[in-house]
Amino acid sequence: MSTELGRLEDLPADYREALTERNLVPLWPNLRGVLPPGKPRPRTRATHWPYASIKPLLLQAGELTPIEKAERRVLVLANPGHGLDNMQASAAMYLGMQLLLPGEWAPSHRHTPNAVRMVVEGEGAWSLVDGEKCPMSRGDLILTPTGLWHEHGHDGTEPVIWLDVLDLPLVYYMEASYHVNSDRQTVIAGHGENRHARGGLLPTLVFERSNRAYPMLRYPWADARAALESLAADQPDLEAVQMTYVNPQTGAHAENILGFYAMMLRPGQTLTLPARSPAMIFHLIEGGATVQVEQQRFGLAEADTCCAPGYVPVTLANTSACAPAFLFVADETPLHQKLGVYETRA
Ligand code: GTQ
Repeated sequence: MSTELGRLEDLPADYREALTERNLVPLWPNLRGVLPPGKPRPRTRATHWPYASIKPLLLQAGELTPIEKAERRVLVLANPGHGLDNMQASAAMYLGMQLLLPGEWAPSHRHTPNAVRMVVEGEGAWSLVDGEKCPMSRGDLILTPTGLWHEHGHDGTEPVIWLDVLDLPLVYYMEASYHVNSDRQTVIAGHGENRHARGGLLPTLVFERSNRAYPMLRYPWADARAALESLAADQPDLEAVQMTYVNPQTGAHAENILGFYAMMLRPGQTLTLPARSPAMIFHLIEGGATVQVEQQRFGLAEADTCCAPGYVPVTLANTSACAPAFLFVADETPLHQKLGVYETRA
């Protein structure tokens, strides 16, 4: 049953004014807008941000704006569907490309939104997160979960660029977003990633000095890549060669709101991901790939990033017939699952 609902214009002007004066709104003219039939109408538009178009402008930002005037020198990958000023890639995801030049320091702070960094280019930079110094190399994933102090420094000789993924739009929408600045942190010895260096083996908790909510902060790309290759070799018929970045202590997603994954496309492979409620972002670490979202098809070169709204299938293809392609994927799955709105459609 689908009846045409009454419109605002159908109501007498003095009645509408009487409602407005009392901070009241009639539901029925707005009902289909907030509860559209069958599926949501996402503002998130499939969008491609080629790295070749970001990098020169980011390097220019390095000349135009000293780090002291930026704190974080970032160009935000903004989705036009949400309005560029809102700085959203999707409803819950924020993406930014950050530049740190040799010798620079992005001061210590903590904030309520959760962040991760996916290192895109350059050597010698590090993030100091909750006392743990995390070296940054291409493809490494470094967490800065909610509330943890973090700062970035650079002891190398060439610019370093990384992709920031935050749940800032959601936390901001919740009116729960704020930050606190501080002085330099001190590095805490023995606080490092190496205690979770092997899958299936965890430090015995009774001997652990700390029981941190986020026990692993750095996920080296070399390990993620090797894990994907092992999985692909072990299961030649497996379609989706994908690993989830998890908290090794709990097995749950590494952060509470967004999900992070490493994916491999076999040589020549085409993979269709079913329509699911969460929006997704794809960042090509290695190789060549296309991403098709409804009528749009993006050719991803290395270090390119794109996004897809929820509720539509996404088809990925490796453009090489002889080499695998490797992607970093982020999505809103943990959020949708926790809220009970997660769905997959055939
Ligand atoms: O590096 O801490 O892209 O606080 C946005 C907010 C990066 C960061 C962003 C941030 C950071």
